Amino acid sequence: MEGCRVLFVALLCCLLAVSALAHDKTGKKHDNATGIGIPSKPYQVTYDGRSLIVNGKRELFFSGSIHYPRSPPEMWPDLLDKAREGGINLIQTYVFWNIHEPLPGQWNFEGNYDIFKFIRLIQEKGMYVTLRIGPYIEAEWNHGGFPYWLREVPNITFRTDNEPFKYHMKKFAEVIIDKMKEEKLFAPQGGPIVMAQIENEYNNIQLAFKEKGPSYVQWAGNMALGLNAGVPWIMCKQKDAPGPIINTCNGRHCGETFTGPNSPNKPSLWTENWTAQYRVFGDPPSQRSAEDLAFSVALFFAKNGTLTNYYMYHGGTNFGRTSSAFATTRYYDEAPLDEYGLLREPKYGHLRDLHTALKLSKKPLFWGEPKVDVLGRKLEVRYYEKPGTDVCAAFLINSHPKIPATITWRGQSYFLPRRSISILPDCKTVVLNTQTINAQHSLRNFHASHLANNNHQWVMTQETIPTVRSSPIQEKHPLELHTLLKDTTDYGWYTTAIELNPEDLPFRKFAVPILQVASLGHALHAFVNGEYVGSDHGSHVEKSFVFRKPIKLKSGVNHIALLGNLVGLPNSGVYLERRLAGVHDVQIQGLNTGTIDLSINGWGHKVGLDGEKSALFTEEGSQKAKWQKAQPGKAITWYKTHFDAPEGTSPVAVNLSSMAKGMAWVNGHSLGRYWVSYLSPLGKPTQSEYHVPRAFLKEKNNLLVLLEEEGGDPEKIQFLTINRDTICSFIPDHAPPPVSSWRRTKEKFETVVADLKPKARLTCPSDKIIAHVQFADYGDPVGVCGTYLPGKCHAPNAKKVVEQYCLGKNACEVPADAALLTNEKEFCPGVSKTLAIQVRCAHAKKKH
Ligand SMILES: *[C@@H]1O[C@H](CO)[C@@H](O)[C@H](O)[C@H]1NC(C)=O
Ligand SMILES: *[C@@H]1O[C@H](CO)[C@@H](O)[C@H](O)[C@H]1NC(C)=O
Ligand SMILES: *[C@@H]1O[C@H](CO)[C@@H](O)[C@H](O)[C@H]1NC(C)=O
Ligand SMILES: *[C@@H]1O[C@H](CO)[C@@H](O)[C@H](O)[C@H]1NC(C)=O
Ligand SMILES: CC(=O)N[C@H]1CO[C@H](CO)[C@@H](O)[C@@H]1O
Repeated sequence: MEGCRVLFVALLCCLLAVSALAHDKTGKKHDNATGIGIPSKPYQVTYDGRSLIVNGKRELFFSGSIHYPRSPPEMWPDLLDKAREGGINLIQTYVFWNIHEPLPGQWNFEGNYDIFKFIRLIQEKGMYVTLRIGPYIEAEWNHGGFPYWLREVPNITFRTDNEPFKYHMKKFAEVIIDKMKEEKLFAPQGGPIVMAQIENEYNNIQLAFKEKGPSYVQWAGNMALGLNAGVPWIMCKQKDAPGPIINTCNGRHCGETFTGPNSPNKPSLWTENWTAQYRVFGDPPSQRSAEDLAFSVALFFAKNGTLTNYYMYHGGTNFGRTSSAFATTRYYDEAPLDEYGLLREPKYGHLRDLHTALKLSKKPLFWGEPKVDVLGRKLEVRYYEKPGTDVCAAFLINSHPKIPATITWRGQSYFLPRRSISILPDCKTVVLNTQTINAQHSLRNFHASHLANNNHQWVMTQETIPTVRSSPIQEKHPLELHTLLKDTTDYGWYTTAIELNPEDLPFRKFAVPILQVASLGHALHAFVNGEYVGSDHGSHVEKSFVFRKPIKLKSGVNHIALLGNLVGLPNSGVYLERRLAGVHDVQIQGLNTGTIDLSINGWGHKVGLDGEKSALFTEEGSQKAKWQKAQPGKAITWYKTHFDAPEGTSPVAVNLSSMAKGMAWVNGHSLGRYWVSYLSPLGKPTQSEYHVPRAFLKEKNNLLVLLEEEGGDPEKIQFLTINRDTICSFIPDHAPPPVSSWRRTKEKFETVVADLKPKARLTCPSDKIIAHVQFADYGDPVGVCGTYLPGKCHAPNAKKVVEQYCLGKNACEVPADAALLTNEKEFCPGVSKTLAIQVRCAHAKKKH
């Protein structure tokens, strides 16, 4: 019977598919009501002025950026499952040249650098891929993705019509495209890659190269097309993208600002829609609300858009030394999946609902003609209608930032909150309003782990401060730091010595000599006669700085040692290959003989730290050092301890609030750079907790090693487990019912539930149940998840009702219905009401 019906529906949809496009006849993976699924046989990807056409069918794309090196492979399946369940059908990733080819011709595709495994997994999960090969990728990634050695290629100028650069760019592009073909990962080979990108936001720097800019763009476009990948190529932020290459929009508000593709035959695609703002050390928290994102995306689709990409959908972690200049170790934690891969609600759920609403509108979007009715200032309806049919979808748009409106369109009246868009897949029924969140909210909780914080035995070993004689590289003046370190380490010593006579030293009791060091960046730690004097640093904006500190000098030979420190090579702007860093001018002021200029005093240089060379961060390497009981407040010191894995399975972080600046490793895996002494304007560290992926841990006796540069207290370090078990719902009575209340079959748009009431819906993680209702009220409660308070109008029964509906269940639905939630006939007349709920999820207690 069931088979019969399926056949019948399939026949019917063939009959209905009267558009010029061929119907998909191939088998599909994950082809179900979510509309997600990719052909399992070779297929073609083309496009026209309306959309991409995949295997003969138009498709709406909800794309998410996830970068394979920013999470361990063990996390990939869960991240991709969550993305798919969030309505994502396309994953966008860069190709990170500098991790794949660290030295010319030496390729690495292992572990979390295994891009092929990542792409195959995306295919298994039923999603497509956009491959952004750059090779310039920016991405807050070390050197914008360029390997260090590229900088030393003679006569090279990056990203312009320069022969050495073009030679290496082409070679890299060929290797990547060839390997992708060998692995059969492009659409015409039955793989998931449907688009590829060359260059990246080149319009930002093009003018600097005058006539060589446009000629480079032409060359890059032709070179890419010549690689015969068999899928469309894109160039983002590239108004003059040549030939068939699609120019796409990057930014926060492409719905408002994008002036469209440069040819009527190219579709409107949005390749980077920032879900927040990446952060650098010294930044305060940044947020982008789910409402603002949803508004921009809805507007983009209302104006012919057919693809949006969330940058990032999951940011992850900049392990090791992979982040660029000053970028934090945690990357886009504000994305729909947070750094730990947990659902950041309501952003995740609201966007999932938006994708569902847009998919319900897919048929009119592709069949209808776009039309606009302007209803007033900042009020308009954009709709797609097929004349003579009831195929019609509308976007009711109120772009006023502050004032809500009630509009009448086609005889019906609609309330539109401020700056919002309502989506009507049948031009009658509101299934979603971008400002009205139906999805649940969540709070992130950190818990100190019992097991992992038990009985730490901290020990330390200190770096030897070198002298000029023990520094292998000698020069008259201090050397440029990038060239000195060649991206093999963040640390380089500058050493010099100066002989003073007693009469050089200040006679007056309170006069002290000053050490002044001008540096082009990024940070510096100073030592005089082996004693730590102090540290200073530049910023993301202004990398250079001048260090000044009073110092103690003696008569005889004085040793000065400066530890130059990089926090990631630059990743943006023009002439990346010409950036400079490190110490240049050094003086001692306030001596009796006046100021001594040490700039050409003769300098020793030493690349890297001894502890790095002996790999103190590994079990084996740490045997090579002598360790003693740890003391706090020591500069350039290695600390270590052992710990057991935290209980449970939730994600793990280490709280480094008590430390200052340095690097951390667990079992030899780098957790990245930490920098808690760099405070934001709010007086708080930009990042205190550092992700320790479960994949790095064994059950017992894990090794934690820190290199602390300035001085901290390791005894106060704590391991944390992380959950989002506090979940909330906040449903105003003007909210539409959940978007899942509707479906579109080939014939019609229809409801699938009996009652179309607004509802609170709460869902715990799959292994947990609602253990406690912490707050529930109906009326005019105020606050946000975690801090709800009853207002003036308050329903005392609400909590009991919510408990009946929800306690002990993994998920529940509570109608925002006065009759259910209050006893009163006339409950707070004239007040617009909201149902607010906060619950706590927990593992079910085992029954005895
Ligand atoms: C669609 O398929 C995916 C992958 O198998 C699954 O997770 C999802 O629940 C399915 N959705 C529906 C509506 O059947
Ligand atoms: C670099 O450029 C200079 C000046 O144009 C030229 O003389 C030299 O041969 C070039 N070097 C290489 C290795 O191409
Ligand atoms: C959408 O596409 C149609 C048909 O090409 C065009 O007339 C209209 O101007 C486009 N709308 C916008 C906002 O670009
Ligand atoms: C991290 O530790 C500091 C003290 O060192 C403490 O004040 C802070 O609350 C801790 N953070 C978390 C998330 O536990
Ligand atoms: C990452 C980034 O460059 N974000 C930019 C996004 O757009 C807004 C406004 O258009 C800028 O202020 C951000 O800097």
